[in-house]
Amino acid sequence: MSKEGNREKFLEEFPELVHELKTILQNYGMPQDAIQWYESSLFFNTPGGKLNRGLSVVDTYVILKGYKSFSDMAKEEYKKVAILGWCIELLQAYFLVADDMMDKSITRRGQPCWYRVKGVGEIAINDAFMLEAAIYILLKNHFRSESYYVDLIELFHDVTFQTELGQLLDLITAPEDKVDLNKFSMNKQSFIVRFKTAYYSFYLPVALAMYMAGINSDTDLQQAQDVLIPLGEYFQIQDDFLDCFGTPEQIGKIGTDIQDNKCSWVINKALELVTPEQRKVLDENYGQKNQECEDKCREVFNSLNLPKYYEQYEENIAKELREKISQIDESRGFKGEVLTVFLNKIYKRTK
Ligand code: GPP
Ligand code: MG
Ligand code: MG
Ligand code: MG
Repeated sequence: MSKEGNREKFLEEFPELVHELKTILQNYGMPQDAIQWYESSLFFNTPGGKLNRGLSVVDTYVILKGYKSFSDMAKEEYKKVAILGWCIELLQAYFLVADDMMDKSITRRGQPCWYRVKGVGEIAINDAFMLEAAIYILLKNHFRSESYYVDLIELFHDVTFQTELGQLLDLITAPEDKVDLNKFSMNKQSFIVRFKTAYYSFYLPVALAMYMAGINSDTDLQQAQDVLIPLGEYFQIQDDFLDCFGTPEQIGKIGTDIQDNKCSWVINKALELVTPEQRKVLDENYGQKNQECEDKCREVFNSLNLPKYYEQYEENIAKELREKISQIDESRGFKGEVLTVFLNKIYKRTK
């Protein structure tokens, strides 16, 4: 089946899950308008993105089981692995609804952020919690009798907490009222992105597929993690770069990192390269809620040739990761191919 076909097939599973979640509310006797609200939030916030994380669970499972394609799977088996995929998409939906409020973002996936939709506002906070709750309802309904049920729940809990730690550090390193570029460093940036992005976006999909495929020794989970965390760091550095240098049409959102005083790869790279005059421009203009200041920062970034440094970074890290993957020990059933597929999906991405 084609890549597009895989995506379509995966998308087809979602309405049924929404139906299942609505049934819970119905059984509690919730009024119709509340049931409709939950349905709207689920559809607005969950399926509209690239679905990379969700599809990766299925892709990884197919490789680990040695299937040739999605269609080698029995219907029930496909449904189960797709549910794990949708659980990550729900986790992502929960994070993004909350993150957009914290970052004061305007658009997401080419539409307004949920909290900016008419009539939603701060109810979005509760909606974020309810998107998260959906994960555990689905896991309970479909995996309760599996030997690895507790592993799945612990994994979701651990990874959620790691992401929240990353988000905390991301936010306290970027206070709105006090810009101090001395607080930034590449080291700090690396820590933030590993926690806020890499665990849930890269390690989680693979670990879920590994549990379901029964290839889940601690050694193999560790091998996967050792590549997927730096791979996720690379992915978030791309996100940082595109926030500043991508167009909204390309990335489906309007970048906010400069005005939000974020400790992103872009500003840290610039701080390594600036002259004292350029540093002064950045000190005075970074993190100001003002378009003119933002443009001045971008001018400095461009005159430092940051896109060129980014290209170099990208080539080096991809080479390093390929090297690491080639050393994977496959004797217990884990496959390095799982990791190569991930790397190829994100290498030189522009959206
Ligand atoms: C994205 O970083 C970070 C997350 C999705 C984690 C949020 C975690 C919470 C606990 C809410 P970002 O702000 O750079 O993403 P984007 O650029 O897509 O807004
Ligand atoms: Mg954020
Ligand atoms: Mg954000
Ligand atoms: Mg970003």
